[in-house]
Amino acid sequence: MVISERINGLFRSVGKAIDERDSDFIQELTLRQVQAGAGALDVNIGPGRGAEGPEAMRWLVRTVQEASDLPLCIDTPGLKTMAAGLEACENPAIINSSTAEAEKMLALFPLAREHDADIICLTMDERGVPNDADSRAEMAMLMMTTAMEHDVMPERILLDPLVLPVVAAQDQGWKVIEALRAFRMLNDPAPRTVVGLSNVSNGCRDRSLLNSTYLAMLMGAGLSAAILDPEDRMTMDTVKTAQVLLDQKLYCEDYLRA
Ligand code: THG
Repeated sequence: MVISERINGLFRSVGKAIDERDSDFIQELTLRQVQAGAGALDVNIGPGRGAEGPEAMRWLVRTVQEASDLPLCIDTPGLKTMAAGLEACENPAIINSSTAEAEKMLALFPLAREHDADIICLTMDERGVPNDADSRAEMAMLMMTTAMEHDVMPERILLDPLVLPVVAAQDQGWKVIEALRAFRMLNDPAPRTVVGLSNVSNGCRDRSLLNSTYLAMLMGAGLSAAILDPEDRMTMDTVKTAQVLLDQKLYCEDYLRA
C-alpha cells in the first residue's frame, strides 16, 4: 500500500498553508495524492508548533477528510497532538507512531484501542535505533507482546525498521532489508511492515533513483506499505512493476497505466 508523504508541514508550501489555514491548498494537494494512486495519507503538521500542535492537527485532519475517505496516518511525536488528530479523524486511522519506549507504548496502545486504529511501531527506543537486524526484531517482538497486553491485536500493527539516509548510515540499508526478513518470522501470518522511503535519499542527488531502487529491494524482502511521494513517476512505476513481478498484480501490456 502506498501512503502519501506529501501532506507534511515539513514541506515549506504545506507548512505555510497550515499556518494560514488555507483549506483550498490542502484539499487540492489531497486530491492530487488520491489521483496519483495513494491508498492512505500521512498527515503531519511539521516541526516547531509547540502548544499549537493539537489545534493545527485537528484542523489538518478535518480539512483532509473533507476531500478524501482514505485512511489517515496521523504522524506526530506529540501525544496531545496525536490525541487531537484521532478525535477529529472519522476516516480509518493509523497511529504514526509508537517507539519501544515504555511510556510511549503505555500512552499509545490504549489510544489505538480506544479509536480502533492501526498503529505503526518503530523499532527504536530511548537509546536510538539498534544497528542490526536481530535487535530490531527483538524490539518488534517486545512491541507486539506489549500491544497484546493492551488488547491491540498483531493484525493492527505495522512494523517499521526505520530507514536511515544512505549518506549518514550506509551500512543500514542492507540491515533494514534483513530486519524485514526477520520480522516475517515473528508471527503467522507475517506482521505487516512499513517504511518512510524518502528518508533513504535525504541530502542526496538523484533522489527518485535511490528511492525507487531501494523500494524494489524492500518489496522483494516482503514490505507491505511505504510512505512515499505518489506524484513521483519513477517511484510509482516501480511500485507497479514490483507488484507484477511479485505476482501481487496481474500483468498486462498496459500495466503501468491500468
Ligand atoms: N517512518 C514513519 N513515518 C515517517 C517516516 C518514517 N514519517 C515522516 C518520514 N519518515 C516520511 N516522510 C517524509 C517526508 C518528506 C521527506 C522524507 C520523508 C523529505 N523531504 C525533503 C527533505 O527533507 O529534504 C523535502 C523537504 C522540503 O521540501 O523542505 O525528504 O521513516 N513511520
